[in-house]
Amino acid sequence: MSKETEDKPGMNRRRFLGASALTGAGVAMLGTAGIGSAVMSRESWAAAVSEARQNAHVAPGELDEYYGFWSGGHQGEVRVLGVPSMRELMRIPVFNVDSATGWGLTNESRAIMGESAKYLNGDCHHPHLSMADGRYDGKYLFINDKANSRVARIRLDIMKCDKMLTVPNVQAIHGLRVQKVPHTKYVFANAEFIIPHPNDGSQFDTTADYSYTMFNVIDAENMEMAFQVIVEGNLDNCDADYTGKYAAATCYNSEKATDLGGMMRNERDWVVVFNIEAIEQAVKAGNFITLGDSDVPVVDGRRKDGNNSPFTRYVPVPKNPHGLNTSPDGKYFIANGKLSPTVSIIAIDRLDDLFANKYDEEREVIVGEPELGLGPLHTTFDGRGYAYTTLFIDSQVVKWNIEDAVRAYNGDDVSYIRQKLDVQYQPGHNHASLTETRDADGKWLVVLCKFSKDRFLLTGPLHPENDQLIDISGDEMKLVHDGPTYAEPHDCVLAHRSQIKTRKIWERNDPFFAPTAEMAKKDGIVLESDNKVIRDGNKVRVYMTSMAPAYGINEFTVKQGDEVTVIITNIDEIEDVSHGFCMTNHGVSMEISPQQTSSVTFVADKPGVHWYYCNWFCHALHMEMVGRMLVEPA
Ligand code: CUK
Ligand code: CUA
Ligand code: CA
Repeated sequence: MSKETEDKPGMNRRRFLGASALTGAGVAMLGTAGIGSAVMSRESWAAAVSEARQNAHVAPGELDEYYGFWSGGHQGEVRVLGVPSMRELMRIPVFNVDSATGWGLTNESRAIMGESAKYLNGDCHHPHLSMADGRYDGKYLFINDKANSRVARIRLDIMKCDKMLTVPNVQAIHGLRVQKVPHTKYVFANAEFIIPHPNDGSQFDTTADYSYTMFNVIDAENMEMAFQVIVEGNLDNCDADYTGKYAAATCYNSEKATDLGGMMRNERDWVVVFNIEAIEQAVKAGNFITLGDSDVPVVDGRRKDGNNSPFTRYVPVPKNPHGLNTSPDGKYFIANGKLSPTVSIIAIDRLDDLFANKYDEEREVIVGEPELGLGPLHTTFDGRGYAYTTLFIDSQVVKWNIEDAVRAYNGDDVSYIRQKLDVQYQPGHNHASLTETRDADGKWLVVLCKFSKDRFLLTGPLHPENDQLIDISGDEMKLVHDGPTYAEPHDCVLAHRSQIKTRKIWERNDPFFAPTAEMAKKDGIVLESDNKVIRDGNKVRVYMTSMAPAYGINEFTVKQGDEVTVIITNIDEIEDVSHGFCMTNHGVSMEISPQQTSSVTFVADKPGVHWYYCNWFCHALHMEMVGRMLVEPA
């Protein structure tokens, strides 16, 4: 975890940092002199960096060119940033509870969360956008929850989570990617931890045949499980190809060990390649099993008695690999070494032959293994033939040329490294604009650093992380922005703003609140105009409208112990006029945006007067937007 690494000849790291403090962090790249690029004078470098920073500046009132979607890590949400300004535009609560919007409190959100609404935590890592023909189609964002083994979907037109699935029979969904071609029919989700099957306490040996984890394939449209694939070892990160046929995932625990030493025992772990077509056919033909109470089709992707499974191939790579990234030209899967200073380049056009058993050994699909530096974790691409890999231990991003690395592997005397840029500090993921699509445009690179140390005002023992923005439009990478972030955006994606079309106000027939509209219909209520209290035994439903600055009902009476549901329809049609509803001392709060219906249920357990108020500033008389619930003693 230390950022100390061996010094480069002639220049020690302390001096790089000293220089960067004087003239901008970009000067730090001088430390990589001798790797192929001419060294600029300090003055001209500073001038180039300052020009790049101006390009990154988005003046007040101007709009960003890119949408960035950040995972919120173990905070559980998704954050929307504008790039290049790095301004935070919105937060989308997903696996967390959010007091502002009422996510996790409202009936609508709890219905989407389903059974798992009982969990108050999440741990998201990998946000990825749906595609058609290898390009973002603007429909959905998918994200994993490692903590409670879930996958959620966000509708990009409203930027709200609309589906959540708990993946059965596995623990800890980590790597997540989407099928790129012909369109995102499937979401691929890796379960990381190896568990016994059944996991009922009757057996505990992780190395036994009954212990395994699975590759999980989810139908993107209905967000239900399509099938699961049993694998050898464990699963870390994954990606999909541009033919629609293959997906690949890294495994760092081929040992099936339960401790650190054991997980590092083998010299090589592997990349497992999945033949999606072959698996689909087997499932269609009914050649699958099911596990426990679940009816999800499961196929076995493990080798048996030295024979390959038709569904998988295991390509050995140096021990404990981490990130897995597909190059935007569709040619390569790149597995990042982590414990090895290399990345392994797998030629996707050799996979048909690999599955046809035309190679003597699996490693013949590897066409390059460039040595990049210490701790390569993730790689991203500019669409011009260059790759950018984070070096966690070296605390750098290295820019390298993919075809030169392939040539070097063939024995040609070429250097493939173009530049190493110090980042602050210890990067995990990095992500270039549009990099995981055919549109990779090589403009901006976001580097998500795990430590900020001295970069910001101190905030107590818990420091922010540091998401840095790098201009990669020219020959040299230039650091242009430091962005403190709250725990812990493992990953982000960038889409061009033209690819995301959002609604300005809700449609009245939006499925997001369709169950509530259904309930109103049964009660004979017209949501857009009725202000009525309906009693149904000890259940009371309070239907009201809201229009700035007043609720349709400003006083209603219930009995102590009643289960009260407040259903509010915001009939304002003016963009940006959201109302809220907060019942004091009841733990109740929610957002009602223009033309939205929201509802929340609670027990009126305390007799007396209870004020409710609007908590989203909506009008000059916003403070006066209030009402009273009168609770008669039981
Ligand atoms: S993982 Cu966190 S830095 Cu979950 Cu994508 Cu690599
Ligand atoms: Cu309505 Cu504030
Ligand atoms: Ca290992």
